Amino acid sequence: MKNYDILQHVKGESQFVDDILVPEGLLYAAVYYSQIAHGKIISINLDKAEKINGVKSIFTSKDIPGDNQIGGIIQDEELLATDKIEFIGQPIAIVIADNQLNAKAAARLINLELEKLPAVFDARKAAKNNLLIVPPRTFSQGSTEDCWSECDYIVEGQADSGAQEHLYLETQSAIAYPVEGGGIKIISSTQSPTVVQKVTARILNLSMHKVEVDVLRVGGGFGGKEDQATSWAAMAGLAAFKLKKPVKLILPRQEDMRATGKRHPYSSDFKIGLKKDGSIIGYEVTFYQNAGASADLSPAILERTLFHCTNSYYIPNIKATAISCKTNLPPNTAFRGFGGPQGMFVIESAIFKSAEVMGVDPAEIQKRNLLNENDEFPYGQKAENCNTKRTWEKAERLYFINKIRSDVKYFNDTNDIYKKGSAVMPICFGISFTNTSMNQASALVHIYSDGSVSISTAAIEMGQGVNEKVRQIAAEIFSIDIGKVKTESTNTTRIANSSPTAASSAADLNGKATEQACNNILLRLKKTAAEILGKNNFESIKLKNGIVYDSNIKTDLDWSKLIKTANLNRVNLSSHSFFATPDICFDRTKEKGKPFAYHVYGTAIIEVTLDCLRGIYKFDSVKVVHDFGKSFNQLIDRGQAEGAIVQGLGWMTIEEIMYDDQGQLLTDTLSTYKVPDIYFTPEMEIDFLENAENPFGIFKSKAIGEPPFMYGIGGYFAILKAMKAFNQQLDYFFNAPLTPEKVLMNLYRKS
Ligand code: MTE
Ligand code: LUZ
Ligand code: MOS
Repeated sequence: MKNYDILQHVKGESQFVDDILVPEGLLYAAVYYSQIAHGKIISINLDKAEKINGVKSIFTSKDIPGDNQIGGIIQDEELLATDKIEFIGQPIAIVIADNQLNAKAAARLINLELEKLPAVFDARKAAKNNLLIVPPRTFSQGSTEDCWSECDYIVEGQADSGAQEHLYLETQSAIAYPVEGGGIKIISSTQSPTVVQKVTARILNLSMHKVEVDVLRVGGGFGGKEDQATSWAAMAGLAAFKLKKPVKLILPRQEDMRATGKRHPYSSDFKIGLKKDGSIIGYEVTFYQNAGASADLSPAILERTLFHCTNSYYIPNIKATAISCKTNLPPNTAFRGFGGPQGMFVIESAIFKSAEVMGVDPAEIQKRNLLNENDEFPYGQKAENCNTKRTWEKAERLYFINKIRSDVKYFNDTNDIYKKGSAVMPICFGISFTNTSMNQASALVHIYSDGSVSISTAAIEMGQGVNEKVRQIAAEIFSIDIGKVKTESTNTTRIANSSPTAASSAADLNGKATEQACNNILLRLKKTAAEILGKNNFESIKLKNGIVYDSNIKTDLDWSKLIKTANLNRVNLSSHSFFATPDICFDRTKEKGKPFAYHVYGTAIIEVTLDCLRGIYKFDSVKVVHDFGKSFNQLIDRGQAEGAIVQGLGWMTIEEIMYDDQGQLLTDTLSTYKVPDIYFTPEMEIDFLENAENPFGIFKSKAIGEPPFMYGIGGYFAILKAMKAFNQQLDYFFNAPLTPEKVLMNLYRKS
């Protein structure tokens, strides 16, 4: 347990928003939400609610001094509904009271007069009615029109994947304080303090410097707080601003599940053409993304689906179209993988179905089409330092894939009720925000006169260990004990205009900024040391384990003496540094460019055992060869890989979001929404691919947060194979999640 943050968590010492000591006079907020999926507000009656004991005020859209608008990419989402209601769980009013119970009780007494309108929940239906968030986008390469005649096999089909609840442990939370000069300070559980700052400023009609946002840590985000932490912070901000009192808004779990968006469900059509030898000649795909009621991050997520629609494969002729469909569900949002997993599930389904038609193992087709060095992706970037095949081949050798296959076969030949299946899942994920301008970060490093170090960056610690990595970077550059280095909260007054902690790139971007800031100070320190030692040249000076060395000879100057002297000599012991990813670009008029700094590669082998009497399954193992670059914290990186794999398997199998025909979420508690637990978790073997130094990452590492999520997709196909071993007449279907209920229904179905 070397990760300092985790050690604090285990001891219960880490502070989340709800743990922060609160000032006197704190008020509590409860939100009043829409109960219908589509309609018009005719009137809002607050009379009864206002009479509840302890109620201080109730705010509706009329009370917003600025622009009632929280949309980021598209300005299409109100903070509080004025007259249009577009989903169940849409905020309409905020009740402020002396405690949470009174606030809630009052919220229940708000009365709405409504006109109901017909609602749409299905993406394809929305597309038919031309209810789109943005115009469709198409990525293409080669020509799919001319390619089909070259193919020996043409296979068509449909693949659907479901929504997924983020289930971060800390629900959406914020505390807002009025501050001197009419400003506001907000403590928020957000992945994006700058978005909270910008939106709150717009809502309150303040300039951004009057809104300070501070984030100590986030109790899990997984993308669910990239955009959707904002409205709660802005609501607390609005109330604190109006009442000149501190206001706390913590969503109860059930409200959080009902009112926030999830991973986007997708429904997709594919057509794939192959030669007899298994090489894929052409691939056409249309993605219908269920965006929910407003844009949120959907257009960016849609784009990443297109970027990753060919996963780890080279396909010469491609036409991929993605359609973002507006429905009457809560706006769906970022979730680990950001549309990538949805795209990859479809190509994997297409390959799986082709394998059945051709009578071969899907792995044969997968392997034959793996990317080679310098192969071009449909978006114009070339696969460089492409480790796809290396991870695949190493996984085959290291985990004895032939033995896995023969063991599965033997097991299936000798068991009637239990069946096993295995699948191979390669992944390829691009690192960088696909919106080029977001690839920037900064760091502010101070060394105090006693030699202790304080670092602020834009990175938000949310369990992924980015703070530990930042500390490591500083400790490594100064060559001091990591205990001397502290990471501070992320605060908009120290770190401005930051991008969200997302796209797996927080350690890369903020780590690079930290590296530069530390190197700036280090240079000054070396010069100071040279002066102290009476040298006119600092090039021979080195810091090692808290001691100054001159030409590799130990001196009696140590870190604390060096810092003290530097401070007395009026040397600047602080540095602010900025990093922007170089050499990336993307042209949306041509849909071509080099959007990613680099790609992450890997291969997993997944094994499952299926109980064909009950339809339940247990993943036996996930065996991975993963390209971590040159990891500088194997403990954190392994933890990220393991967590992502389990989350990916959950999405593909047991996690099922259900709405009723009115758009009301049915799976809004942990008794109805099943997520992986420790018993679900398979044995995992994770191999770090050697000689994988990444020239573009911090300390030659690669980003780790999201890519391993997509290994989970293999879980779906492993189960399908086990099902086929039981029921040879099974017609393959690609409709995730593959819940035990769905398995059972299909095990006994005769086609
Ligand atoms: N790990 C934990 N424990 N908690 C989280 O919320 N979020 C994931 C991933 N790993 C998350 C996590 C997501 S969606 C992303 S984008 C990355 O962490 C973000 O952090 P990074 O950029 O530092 O990898
Ligand atoms: N967020 C974002 C992301 O705004 N842009 C991205 O490209 C992205 N990718 C992955 C996860 N979050
Ligand atoms: Mo992660 S979906 O980029 O927050």
